[in-house]
Amino acid sequence: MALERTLSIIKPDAVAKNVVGEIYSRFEKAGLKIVACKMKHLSRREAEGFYAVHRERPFFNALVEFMISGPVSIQVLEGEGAILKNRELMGATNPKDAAPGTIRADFADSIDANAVHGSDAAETAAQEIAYFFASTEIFSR
Ligand code: RTP
Ligand code: MG
Repeated sequence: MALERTLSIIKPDAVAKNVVGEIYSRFEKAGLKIVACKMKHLSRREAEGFYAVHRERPFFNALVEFMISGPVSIQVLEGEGAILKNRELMGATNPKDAAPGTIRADFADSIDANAVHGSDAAETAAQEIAYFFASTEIFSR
């Protein structure tokens, strides 16, 4: 498996629940390194730009409103197969469908307030990392 980087966001619901450290711990225990991190309260423009791929979807406005409802924790995770590994740790988009022990099963309340974001492919990971981090803000070891 290749060494990869992926973008992770701990969404406003999980930040408000005070489980940022718990979620970081799950990444680390799975062998993913946090090589960049920042907290941010996204502007509407930033959230709309980040989720631009979903612009025509019926849930777009609700998604943007939710993502700007409070601060988020944004991080770059690095490790072998990091993109898929993070998606496995997150669980299904709808927490009702998420496997037991996944982040969404344990911390998400609904398909809207679903605790975390993770890049879904190598190309989107590269785009999403560049959207939030300069290369000088990423500390690969
Ligand atoms: P994310 O991008 O946040 O990691 O989530 P994902 O890949 O599992 O899901 P995606 O299809 O990319 O959708 C992005 C976010 O939009 C919300 N959503 N709502 N009401 C709905 O049918 C619906 N579908 C998606 C979710 O909050 C999802 O995380
Ligand atoms: Mg997605």
